[in-house]
Amino acid sequence: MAESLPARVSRIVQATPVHDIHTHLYDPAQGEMLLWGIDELLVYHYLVSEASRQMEMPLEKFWSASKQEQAEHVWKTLFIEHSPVSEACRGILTTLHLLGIEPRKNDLKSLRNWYASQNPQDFINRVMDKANLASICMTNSPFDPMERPTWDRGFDRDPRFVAALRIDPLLVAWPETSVWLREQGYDVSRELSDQTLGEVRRFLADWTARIDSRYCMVSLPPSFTWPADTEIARLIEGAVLPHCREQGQAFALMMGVKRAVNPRLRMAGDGVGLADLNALQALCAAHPENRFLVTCLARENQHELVVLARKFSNLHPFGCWWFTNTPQLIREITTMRLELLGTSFTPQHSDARVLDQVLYKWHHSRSIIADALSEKYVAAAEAGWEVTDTEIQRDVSELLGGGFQRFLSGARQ
Ligand code: HDL
Ligand code: ZN
Repeated sequence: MAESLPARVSRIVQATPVHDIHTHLYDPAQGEMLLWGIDELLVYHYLVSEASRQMEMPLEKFWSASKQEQAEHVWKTLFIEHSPVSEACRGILTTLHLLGIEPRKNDLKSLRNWYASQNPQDFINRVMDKANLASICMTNSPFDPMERPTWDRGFDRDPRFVAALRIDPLLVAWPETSVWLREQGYDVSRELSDQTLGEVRRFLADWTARIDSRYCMVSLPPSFTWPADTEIARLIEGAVLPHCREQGQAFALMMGVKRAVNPRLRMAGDGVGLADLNALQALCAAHPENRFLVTCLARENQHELVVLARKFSNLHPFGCWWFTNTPQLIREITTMRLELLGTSFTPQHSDARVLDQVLYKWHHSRSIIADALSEKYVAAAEAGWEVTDTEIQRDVSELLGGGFQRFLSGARQ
């Protein structure tokens, strides 16, 4: 019997290696920074946030416990005392299942033993093969005291792990960062003079070269406006955008994150707010020679982002970020983007912090992306336009990183 159209699409989506364009993973040569294993999976801040709602232990006591004890509390709260139905809990189940481990037949002790028996390099290769990843883009911060020494020491790069320059402190904490930059040998002052902006561009160029960064990225609060007489707006205008033009780099904006809504939750304490996309509209209009990669954290920003992308070919929407990375919203957002942008966007990134997570994040997203795309091909076929496998492969390759790579290179979308 002939293979159905949805089956053909699913086969091709599963078989196409994906460029994971934003993660918090690190090159294996950066050692302990690359997290993997059951305890790291269980203390992922998504699960800590969820567990904090139902666990008996007070948060302050939780934070003073060891990572293993924290993992045990999360496991007990979210898997034993309640059913693991959230997307982050389901992710643990999918990850273990894809690794050939039946979660119900294993307690934490046996899971730890299994992981302890894994050779790290073999495990990394196995996970990347199983998730069918073409590349992993890291989040590399010169401001991270843990990460900076790895670059100071230098290391042999794994070509599968590509770099992206993360610059949040430069833009959202300029007063403190200007002091730090001076200590690093850049002749800047608090005042955003031409001299200071030139030195900020030199800093950006130095680190772009040092890590071979593919793009520059920042996450922005809902309050971000542009143009504005603010340090963040003036640093973007006078340093980041000229740097990106000189280096042929895209600028990635992750819009709408409210940092430390509940500081007691530490990394799990960030929230979401509606971003003012007038700022994005103004940036795209004022700087047609710059390329903007954008994802928004609020569900309510998604439609306006897609409509803006219809107006500006230098805007490339990507991903279902963080709180929108749920099956229901991935389906909604991907369908919206297909219906308004065709294939000129990048539907997903994993945002993985623990290597094993790429297994579930891509397993879950690939099936939704395949379903959304199939629906559009079936509709086209009903109107007499049957797509070939070659065309399906072309479209899927574009969606799973090909379009992104082309956008980064400055070629038309
Ligand atoms: O700012 C970001 O890149 C976010 O992805 C945060 O790292 C956040 O903590 C996260 O991991 N979201 O998925
Ligand atoms: Zn992230």
